[in-house]
Amino acid sequence: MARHLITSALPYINGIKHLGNMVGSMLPADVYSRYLRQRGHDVLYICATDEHGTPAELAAKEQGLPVDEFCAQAHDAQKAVYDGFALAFDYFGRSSSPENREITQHFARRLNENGFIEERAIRQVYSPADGRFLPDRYVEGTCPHCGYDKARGDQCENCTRVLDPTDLINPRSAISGSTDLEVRETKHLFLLQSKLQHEVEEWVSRHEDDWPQLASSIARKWLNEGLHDRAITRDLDWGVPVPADTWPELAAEGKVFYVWFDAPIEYIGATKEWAAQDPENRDWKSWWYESADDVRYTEFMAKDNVPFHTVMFPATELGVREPWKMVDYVKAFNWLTYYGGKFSTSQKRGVFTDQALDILPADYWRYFLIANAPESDDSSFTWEHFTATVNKDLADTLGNFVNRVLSFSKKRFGEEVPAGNAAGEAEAKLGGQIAELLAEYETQMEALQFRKAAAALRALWSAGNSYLEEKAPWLEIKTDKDGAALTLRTAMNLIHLYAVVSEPFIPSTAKTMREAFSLGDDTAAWVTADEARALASVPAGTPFTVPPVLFAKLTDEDLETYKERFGGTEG
Ligand code: B3M
Ligand code: ZN
Repeated sequence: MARHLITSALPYINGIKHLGNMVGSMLPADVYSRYLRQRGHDVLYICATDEHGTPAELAAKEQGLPVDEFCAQAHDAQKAVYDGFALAFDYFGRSSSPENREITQHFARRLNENGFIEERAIRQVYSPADGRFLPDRYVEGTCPHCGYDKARGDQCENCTRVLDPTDLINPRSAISGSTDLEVRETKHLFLLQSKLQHEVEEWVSRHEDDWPQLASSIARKWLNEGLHDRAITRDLDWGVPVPADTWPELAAEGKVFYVWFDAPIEYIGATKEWAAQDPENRDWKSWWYESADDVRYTEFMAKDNVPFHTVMFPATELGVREPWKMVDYVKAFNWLTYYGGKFSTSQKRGVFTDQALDILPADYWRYFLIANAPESDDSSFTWEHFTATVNKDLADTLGNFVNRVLSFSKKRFGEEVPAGNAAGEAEAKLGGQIAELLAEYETQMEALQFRKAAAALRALWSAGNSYLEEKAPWLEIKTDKDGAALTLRTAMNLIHLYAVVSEPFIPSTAKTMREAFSLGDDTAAWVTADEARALASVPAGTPFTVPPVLFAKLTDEDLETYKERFGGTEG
């Protein structure tokens, strides 16, 4: 048994996420956590909403709510969707928590004591009409290079040139539209990452061989470009305040930390939030500090978040000069596309997580998404692929097997698992196959190769179908009743095995399958190789019930309805 700390990138607070977001962070983290728990490990899976920054302020403004109220509501709304997806976080926190504020301020003080923070004056665009400094991307104007009139202060979307807000012709505030802008001098804290370059490099080189190539190549790219000193404060009303004991002047001006400074620290903050709920039994520091040597820490995220997790947050942790736990394994994902194009919130392209649950139960999505996770490359969501996968893998291969076996046995032998003959050659062969496929499934899960793990799971389901076709108990029963009973008993043992090993992918269906048998225990403790080979965990005489159809088959009409509703399929 080992201790596993697992985090998934913190979903930003400003809106409900789409499926692409879920498949690259929270969902695989949940699958992995569930698997490790079943295998008896001590798992702590932590996530939270990322609540600070300008987009949160703007989203609140759009809804006419004070930003703290907006965040509280938006947090609950996201949490409800994740509950719907059966994401079994140990804790789902909020980066605006007092715990995160305290740890973030502590980190900043330590970085300062260690000479890694410097106060610098910078010139920034100020909008008197808005009463605030404008972040680069909230200054809009005409691009000096191509004449595009909606260029942003950080970049022109049209010609992709990187810009400075002062480059723009006829600049205006993206918030109010005001053109009355001035450039003012203001002081900010800079994190001297350049001083930490060497240490981060050394740390990365000790880990990158274990990481997936996607993660290590992005880390390398950033290191090769050189770590730049970065402003880690902003002029916003909402955020972790700069501590007044250390920077009285900046604190008085109301400066807060930059969202990307406090967001990764919230992994620790949320663990403290978790412990605060039950201080007697939960020791958050043992997961993060000093004695956490025995903890294996795995992070899940999409590729755009990799630089922050492999380079910048590690630089922060190293610069603090305290023994904080650093990540062991970075599981990075490519993009899930929608018909080859981007999922887009603003253009309403693609499927949002709340809409997905309106259409079908979570297990349909969980299975499809993980089986097609964008691991080695981007992968594309299409309704055609989704409905075909559901029908073939879930409805036919798994669901139909379960219902067919249980209803037939009930009809011919009553409501208990029949005895019949002792296991013969076919069962021995099947047991060997199942044990082998189970080992493959375990290997892939442990290597965090989710597509391959899904393929192994599917192969386990298929093996049952082949066995059933071969033995054909519906024919066998006419000539050899005890033989048919053996076949059905073996198939029911497969169902129970499937119920256990499918849990990480399709937890609610797995539970239904487990509960079909009155075995008197509801644990989904893992199956050993010997148990897999013997296929005898459900003995003759065990009462069972026939569950309702596990997965509905999706029709051509369903497919058309989805395509019409979600559109954007033209690529
Ligand atoms: N909230 C990701 C994003 O919004 C960001 C992740 C933070 S993880 C510490 O794209
Ligand atoms: Zn341009």
